[in-house]
Amino acid sequence: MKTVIPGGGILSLFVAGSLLCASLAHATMITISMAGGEFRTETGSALGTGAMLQLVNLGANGVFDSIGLASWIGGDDSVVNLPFASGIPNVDGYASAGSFDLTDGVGTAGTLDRVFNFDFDVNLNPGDKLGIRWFPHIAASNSYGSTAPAPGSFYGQFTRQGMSLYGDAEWIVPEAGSAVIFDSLITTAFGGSDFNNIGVASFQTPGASTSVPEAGSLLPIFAATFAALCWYRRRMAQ
Ligand SMILES: [Ca+2]
Repeated sequence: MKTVIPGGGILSLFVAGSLLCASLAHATMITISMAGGEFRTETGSALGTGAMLQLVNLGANGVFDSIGLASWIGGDDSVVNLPFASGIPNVDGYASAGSFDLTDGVGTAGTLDRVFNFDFDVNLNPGDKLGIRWFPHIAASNSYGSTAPAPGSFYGQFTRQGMSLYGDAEWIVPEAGSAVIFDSLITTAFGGSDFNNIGVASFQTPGASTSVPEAGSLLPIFAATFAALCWYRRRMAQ
């Protein structure tokens, strides 16, 4: 059993899971462990335990591309919508990395603790860069492939490329037969070194209606302002 205790000893808390992964890996299987916190909504609340997360392949450019209109994804990114292989418990029944929640089982709001294992697949190659996205207002039970997020839906995203903060692996697909622990997002509020805002769902899908008034609706405001200015100048001239 793993427990995340904000404020210290975080890395050691994930070791037990990694050892389990290593023992279960075989020649054609890739095992990825990820954990951390705190994952939050757009307003800074802890992400709900049933909110949707997705594993994302960052594509050839190796970075997140903004989600497109009426889509789950953008640019050269792709959702890792691969089925989970057997061998590691997945008691809450999610079938693929296209849609899952924070923890196997109920878990704790804002706290990620997941182990994935995939059989070799041509769509997941060693060296591919991965990231994770979370959608605070979409339930994980809405599987990937269903209706795309509504315009203006908030989402968060995280990857670790180029530099490890906690001594674990960059978010890169390992060789088949390998088990890897991704270097976690651990915000300062959670006892780590990542800025708290990295865990916030601060992105929005495109196409949202805006609060900027249309040009035509401004005319009465301009007219009223002009009339008030004329009245003031007449009054001052008296
Ligand atoms: Ca990309």
